[in-house]
Amino acid sequence: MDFESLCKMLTAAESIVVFGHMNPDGDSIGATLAAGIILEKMGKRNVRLYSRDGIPDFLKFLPGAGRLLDRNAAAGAPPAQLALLVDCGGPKRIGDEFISLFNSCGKTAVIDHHATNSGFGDLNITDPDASSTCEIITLFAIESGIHIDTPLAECLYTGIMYDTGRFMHPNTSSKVFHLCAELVQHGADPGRIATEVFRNRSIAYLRLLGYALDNLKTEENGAICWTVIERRIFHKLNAKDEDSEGIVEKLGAYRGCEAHIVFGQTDDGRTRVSMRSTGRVNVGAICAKLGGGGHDFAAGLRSKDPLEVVIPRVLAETRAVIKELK
Ligand SMILES: [Mn+2]
Repeated sequence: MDFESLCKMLTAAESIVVFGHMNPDGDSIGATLAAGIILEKMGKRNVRLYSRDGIPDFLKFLPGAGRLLDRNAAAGAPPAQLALLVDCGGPKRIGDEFISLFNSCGKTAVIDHHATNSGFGDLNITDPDASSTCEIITLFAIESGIHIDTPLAECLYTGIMYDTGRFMHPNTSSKVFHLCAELVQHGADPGRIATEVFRNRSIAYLRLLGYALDNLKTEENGAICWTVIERRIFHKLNAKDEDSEGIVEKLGAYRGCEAHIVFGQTDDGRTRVSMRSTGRVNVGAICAKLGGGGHDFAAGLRSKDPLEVVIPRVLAETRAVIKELK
């Protein structure tokens, strides 16, 4: 990875805007805030951090969380010399509201770990083998001699912990543990961060999880399990979008599960699909085939088609892959 060119590009830019992706997760928020801290350390004064959907409550403990600007800040935002996109497989992931701001920026740098990343930046620091965007940024900080203080360590550790599924996914390499050891040494507290992210959830999250589990369906002798959380359930339980974050991870916790899926709806009426694999099924390929994207073992898609059209389509593709396993 060409960290030297990235360093030069960041140094040369007077004004920089940083974007994470919509419906942000721990890696996107951790990477965006870490980029903000690093740019501050590089002496950059004109830096704006954008997250279309703001920041979920369970990540608000992160240092600098108050700096994030959401979609309400998109209209009339002045252009910048450089747009830095983190954890985004493509430019559309930053959200439609920001596309004109993005297009008005002079240059684009991308830091990402999605295998589906097309390399759309002027400079692309991408590594599909990295567990997380925060892993890549940690390496960048170390190799560029940027001092890792506690706030920076906390942001980066949170992103790595999140995208490795608490160090449980197949992307949990020895390198991950080496880098995390470094981050813990510089002040990241694993116990506190795990508590903040995973145990300080809302009651609405638990109620949504209960609904999801109660309505669980299985296919192919349990190799596939799936559930639907309709929009009306969010209204009924007084839940926000972020309250459904992480529910899909819970579904694969039984013997014999190969792929687990949550179907939902966005507030503008589109169908949202989150898929996970326990290691043998490439759900990233399934989602890519149907117009989505993500990683081999964690992926998703959005569709304008209604649930009753999308569900059989996704299940048919998944069944076909399961049958090839046998
Ligand atoms: Mn990520």
